[in-house]
Amino acid sequence: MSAIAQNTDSYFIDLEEAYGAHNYHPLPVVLSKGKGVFVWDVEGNRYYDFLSGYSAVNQGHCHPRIVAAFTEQAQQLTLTSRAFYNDKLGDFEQYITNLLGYDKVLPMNTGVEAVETGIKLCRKWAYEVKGIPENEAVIIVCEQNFHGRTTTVISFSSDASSTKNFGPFAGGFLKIPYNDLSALATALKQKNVAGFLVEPIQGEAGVIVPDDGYLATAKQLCEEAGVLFIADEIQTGLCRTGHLLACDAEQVKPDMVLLGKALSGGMMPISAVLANDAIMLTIKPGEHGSTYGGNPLAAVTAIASLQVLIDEDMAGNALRLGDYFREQIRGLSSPHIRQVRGKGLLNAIEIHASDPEAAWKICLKMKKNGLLAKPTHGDKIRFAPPLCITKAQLEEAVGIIGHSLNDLNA
Ligand code: IF1
Repeated sequence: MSAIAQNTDSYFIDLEEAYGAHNYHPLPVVLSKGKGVFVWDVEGNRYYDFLSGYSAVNQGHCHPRIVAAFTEQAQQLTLTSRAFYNDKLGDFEQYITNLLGYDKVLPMNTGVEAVETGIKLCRKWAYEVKGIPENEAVIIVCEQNFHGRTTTVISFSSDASSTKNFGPFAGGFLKIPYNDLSALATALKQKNVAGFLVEPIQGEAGVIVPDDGYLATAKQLCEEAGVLFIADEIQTGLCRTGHLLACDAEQVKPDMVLLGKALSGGMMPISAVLANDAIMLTIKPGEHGSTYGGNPLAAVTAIASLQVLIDEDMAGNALRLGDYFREQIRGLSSPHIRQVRGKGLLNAIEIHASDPEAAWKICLKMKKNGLLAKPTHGDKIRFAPPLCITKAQLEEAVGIIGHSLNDLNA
């Protein structure tokens, strides 16, 4: 056993260094407990969690209502495979399709599986409904997208760190600049376009918020071109941006919605694709699936996770406190902040500093002062607390952020 005491960060960090793949560079903090907006490290220090498991913990850590639903079902029946029916999946399917206004849902597990499923559904619809010649379908995507890390999905990434030495890549994708309607209109004139896959806000790229009206006009252009508008709401959905779905802000009804992350409130991987019958029924029995997709434990957990979002009006809280957060951060008038941007409680600051490590150093100072956040793409820091945060907690958090930015000068 390591000579280092087993209740210190170093013991756990060393274990991961020795036995785990090095596919992440975490902030040096070892968490052992979470409740609501807070997490605690192994030494008992408490932090505001301003990453929320990359927006998978919108409901707050270990939400009692979700834990109760999960725990009860975990002792009853967790997995049947889809070779058989179970008594929970239908309730979930009815609940989420009624809630979001679609004919059907295809349940999967991780977010990228929902993206892959959306790509397969879009292509199937293209060949069997729109009549595009087989293997010729093109899906339009945006530069600086992030839709997951499978080899098909990174095939249309523009981020070298996601793609280098992972080729060869899948074809059938056409990249255009994000938030550029003329580029979309031009691309839609191409032959065999089947779909437009877009994030309502580009999260990983640094919380890039498109112009007002972008989503609505993009949907209109797709409709006129007979192309599916596919919204990746895996990070922006489920109340994070102040609406049940980010597309709701512009009354946009995507042809296909991709969900993940907070669909489980952070309990387990649950994702889903929603669409109407003309698209969804192009996939026939045996043509798509997964071992865990639609398992009864996930079905029960997802219903509870969605009910918590609705019953606790987490969209309303995100809308109100998101405006307040951006106003308070701007009010810091820190020389280190070039820009604050976001919607609801999905926000980011762009750091203005000569030191390329400034964002990382600020995150280390915020950690020392009791708040966890992480840089994205070098000079941006994403701030995405659980949507159950109160105004008083947000004010304390803004104080920590301001204090940490000032520390940077010291
Ligand atoms: C990592 C952030 C990244 C996503 C959108 C699909 C997926 C994601 C819009 C895939 C996943 C996660 C992945 C995680 C970091 C985080 C992330 F923006 F949320 F911070 F990378 F961009 N569509 N986002 O954001 O879902 O398969 O992961 O369940 O890979 O490091 P997944």
